[in-house]
Amino acid sequence: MQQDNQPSCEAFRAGFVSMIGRPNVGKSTLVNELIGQKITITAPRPQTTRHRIHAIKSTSCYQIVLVDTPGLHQGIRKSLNRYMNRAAKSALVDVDAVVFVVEANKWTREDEAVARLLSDVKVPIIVAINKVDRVKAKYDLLPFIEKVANKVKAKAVVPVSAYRKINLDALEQEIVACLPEQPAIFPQDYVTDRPTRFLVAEIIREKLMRYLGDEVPYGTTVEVEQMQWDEAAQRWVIHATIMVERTGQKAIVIGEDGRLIKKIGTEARQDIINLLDARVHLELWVKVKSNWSDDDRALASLGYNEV
Ligand SMILES: Nc1nc2c(ncn2[C@@H]2O[C@H](COP(=O)(O)OP(=O)(O)OP(=O)(O)O)[C@@H](O)[C@H]2O)c(=O)[nH]1
Ligand SMILES: [Mg+2]
Repeated sequence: MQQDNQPSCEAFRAGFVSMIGRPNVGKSTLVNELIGQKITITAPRPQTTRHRIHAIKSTSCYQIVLVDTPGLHQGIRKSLNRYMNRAAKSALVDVDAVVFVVEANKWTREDEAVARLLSDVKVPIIVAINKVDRVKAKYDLLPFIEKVANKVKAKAVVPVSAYRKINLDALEQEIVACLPEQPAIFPQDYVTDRPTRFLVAEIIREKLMRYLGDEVPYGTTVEVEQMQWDEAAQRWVIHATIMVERTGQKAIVIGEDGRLIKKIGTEARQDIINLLDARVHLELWVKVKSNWSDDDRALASLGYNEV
């Protein structure tokens, strides 16, 4: 359990708070920084997050259940994209507050669409203007703050930098103020509602998002086929399959002389070791499953089926 630095509090608060915004604004990075632990994957390209993921922070005074969501996007009409947008929109229901994450000094059509969507939301909205580390002088941000405040009926607008950890305490306090007084929802030591197998598959997918160029990562997904503790070797044995849509993509994922898949495996293994705090043997396979990202049945069989 993480300790807060407040010695006392009047009444315990707990609740769900969704992180909503267009792709690549830093929602997942913010979630990890607020929780103080890496729960959800991040990458420099849009549409990294594909599922709704709960990340939980418990202190002696409150429990925040942050709901990370896929970036709301337009223009791509595959089944996977529809699933992702549905997963994000579903996180606007049954929550106690919404954090609308935007990028400093960058307002796009997709932000506009999110703002419109939020106009129907009944719970408090906090706007987090992320990536302020990129803004040279503070006053350069003032017109943007005003613009955003005109677009959304926000309870608070908080400029932050997830990357440089700027103003995250202020954002956290705004979030806590929105939580109802009630007992903790999850046990105090829970950091996510997702099973370990899911987190392992996500770690591998993060490396694909980070190391594959162009459109290739959007045609990949990861399934953990086997995850067992080997008592004799005192290590986890994990077999995972990287699904691609075409034979050409398979060759790209494997890379020349298998170099890319090796790099993906090495980096993923290290993160999985950190997650499980134990030794890990990781084996990766690459399989072609044609058109999985635009086929509702294939999607469901690959775990894209909860909304
Ligand atoms: N400069 C800067 N970069 C940031 C900050 N926060 C996040 N980033 C970067 O922005 C990129 C996107 O971050 P993510 O957290 O994956 O963004 P996201 O909103 O979850 O994206 P999707 O899951 O695709 O919707 C990554 O390269 C992050 O390192 C920040 O405060 N400052
Ligand atoms: Mg994300």
